[in-house]
Amino acid sequence: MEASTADCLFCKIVAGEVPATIVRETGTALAFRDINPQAPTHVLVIPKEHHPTAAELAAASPALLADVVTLAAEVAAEEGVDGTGYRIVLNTGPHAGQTVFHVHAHLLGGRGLEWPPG
Ligand code: IU
Repeated sequence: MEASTADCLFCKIVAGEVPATIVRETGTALAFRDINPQAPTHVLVIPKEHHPTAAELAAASPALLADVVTLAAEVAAEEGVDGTGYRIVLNTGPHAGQTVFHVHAHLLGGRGLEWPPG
């Protein structure tokens, strides 16, 4: 897997070429606020390296997937939603509504979340 792709929006956010409200960063992963928040806390957590989907990331680099989940949990604690609970969502493919093909974990919290999702 190449480290980034020239036309990938989230690679551009990692590179600082597209603005984003970054909330936390590690050497391998980046957390920034979703521009269209669906909950009081709605943060996207991505690997800095380009992988299109969660399954491809898991196959290529399980440790990097763990870095993403760990960073999401850290942000949840920082946002104060770890006590009441939160959801980590990895939309994959068209039926799930994946629109950006650089894997991203949605961290959603701060309100009661319905199940099943729409
Ligand atoms: P999805 O799972 O691929 O549908 O999620 C993509 C998300 O990226 C979606 O919630 C958008 O609001 C969000 N987003 C963003 O935060 N910044 C952007 O510049 C763009 C999309 I384009």
